[in-house]
Amino acid sequence: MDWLTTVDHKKIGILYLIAGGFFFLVGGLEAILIRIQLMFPQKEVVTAQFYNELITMHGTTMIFLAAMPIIFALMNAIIPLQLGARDVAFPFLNALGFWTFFFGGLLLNVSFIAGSVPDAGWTMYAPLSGTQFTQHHGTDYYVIGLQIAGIGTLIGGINFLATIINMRAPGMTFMRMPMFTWASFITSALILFAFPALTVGLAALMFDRLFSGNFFNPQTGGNVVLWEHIFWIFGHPEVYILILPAFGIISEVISTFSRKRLFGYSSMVFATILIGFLGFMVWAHHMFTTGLGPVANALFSVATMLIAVPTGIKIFNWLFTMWGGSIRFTVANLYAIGFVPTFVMGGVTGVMLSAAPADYQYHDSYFVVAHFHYVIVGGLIMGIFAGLHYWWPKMFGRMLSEKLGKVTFWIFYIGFHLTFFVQHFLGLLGMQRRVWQYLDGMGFNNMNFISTIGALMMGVGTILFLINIVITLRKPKDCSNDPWEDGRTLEWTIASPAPEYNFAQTPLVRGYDAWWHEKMEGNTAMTPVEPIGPIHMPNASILPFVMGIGLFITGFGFMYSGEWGTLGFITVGHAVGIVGLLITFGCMGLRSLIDDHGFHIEEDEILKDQGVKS
Ligand code: HEM
Ligand SMILES: [Cu+2]
Repeated sequence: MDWLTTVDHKKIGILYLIAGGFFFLVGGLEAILIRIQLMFPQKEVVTAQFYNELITMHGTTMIFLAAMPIIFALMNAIIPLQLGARDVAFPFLNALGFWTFFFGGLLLNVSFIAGSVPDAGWTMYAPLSGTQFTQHHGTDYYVIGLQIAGIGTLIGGINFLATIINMRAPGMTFMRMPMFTWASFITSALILFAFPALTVGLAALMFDRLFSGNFFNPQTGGNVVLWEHIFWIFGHPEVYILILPAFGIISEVISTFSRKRLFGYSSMVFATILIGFLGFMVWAHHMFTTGLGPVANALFSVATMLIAVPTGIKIFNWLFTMWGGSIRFTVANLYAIGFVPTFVMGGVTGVMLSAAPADYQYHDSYFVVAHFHYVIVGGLIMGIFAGLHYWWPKMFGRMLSEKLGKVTFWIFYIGFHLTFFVQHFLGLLGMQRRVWQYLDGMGFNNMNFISTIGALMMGVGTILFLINIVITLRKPKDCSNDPWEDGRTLEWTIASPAPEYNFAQTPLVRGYDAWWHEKMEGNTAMTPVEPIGPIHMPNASILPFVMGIGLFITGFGFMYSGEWGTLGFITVGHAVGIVGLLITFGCMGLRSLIDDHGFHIEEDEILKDQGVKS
């Protein structure tokens, strides 16, 4: 019950981690089924229809329901601590964001039980996703499930923006903010601008499907390229929404375990902002082959190539941070160091793809699949693993096993490169993307086999990681405040895991890497800016959870409005949908009518906690 009503950002972080981790397993299982189907030529392990469902749900799940939430998990758990804040700006909204994401994701996956699974690809290109070609409810699940989940993401992004702008501890100027928080700040801004485009696109597609609109159907005057524009003006920034926090994590981990200040901090900040900006200028590189014309293609080519500049700045700064540092090869740092060359490869193939004439060859081949997995798995997932190992003690008070972690890292890392390296060549040889079978004798056999073995190794790595978690959960919570001993930022100044109120006394920040700064001056704690006194906390609430359920019911109702018969003057489906909306709006009403002033944690209670060293 505590978990259903919590508004504590640390607990919400854990909820995001559990839900995101669960969807990661689902998405991973789908991936392994895909690879098993492609292990040998012309086999039918899964049917063609189920294969389409698998690739669609794999992509959608991994991006929206696994990667994003796990990033949100770390952002929730760590940002307020790095800022020296006691909470996020809007704790209630934070919970609401989690529950809408969760129920949206659940709705998407209920499609498996309902027997009509999205199958038009995670990009849902029209007209394939329209009613002419997808008569079952697959696309409806996608449209409505993602719409609900997207509300959660948007809420989360706004919340982080407000938190970072308003809740920094005294002295924490923007140019003293840790890189992870900076990256999350830019990511949140990207969410604010990109997700509304998705919202609009999904709404338009919903109108096409459920209410006979004609945005995208050429037969009725619609335009399919319109969908591509809307999708990618969201979709391209989305990949930066995912990768920027990973960049932030890598910066923290590499600098901590090189025991050095991050090289070129201000150029890192500038590069992050620039990548964020350029991320919006390049969406049409996904559409070179749609016939935009040479001028548009040339401009988007050049704009895309430009992104390599700030990205290169980051790569060199990481290398220079390690240069001359006393590097510790902890598991977190292995992932971070492994990230660098892997991501460089993903970037290089990206620049190759950005040359429009070349893209005519690569487009929709396995080369593209190799490219984006190098950046998303080799970049983002490695970043997530680095971050999880690094902050696990802060989140749970226990250290993950380093020994098992190293074994896991190598199995996962080798498995990853086996899986995706050969796919570049499969693509260059002409193997198309999203194919269910390939012919024997095309020269594809061996590489597909290797790729599948690699994928199975990544599966083993993931299971080892789960085992590590289980072993760790049984250890006592005995981590010190700064278990790596080389912590640089504010989260390492308080107990692990942090007490409910984070900081008994708000710290005074006197420089970049605030905690390192104090340590170098011989201090054993931050200077507080206030005496110990009662701390104001928000009340827990069940409303966000109920609102999520309300939207879930609504989605169902409208989706099946054509099938469940009628009830007087409206269909049963519409009635169900309206009931769901009433639940959600009712909760909103309650929230605005009932005064909720929160409560205080009193002084003596804070003094009793061991977290306080006064
Ligand atoms: C230097 C940076 C990058 C460049 C120049 C670049 C360039 C490109 C280009 C031109 C395409 C279109 C290929 C085609 O469909 O023919 C593409 C696809 C893709 N890229 Fe990148 N990219 C870069 C970084 C990233 C990052 C950081 C991510 C994710 C974290 C990413 C994820 C993807 C995905 C998911 C696709 C395929 C989308 C789909 O059609 O399903 N890229 N990239
Ligand atoms: Cu792109």
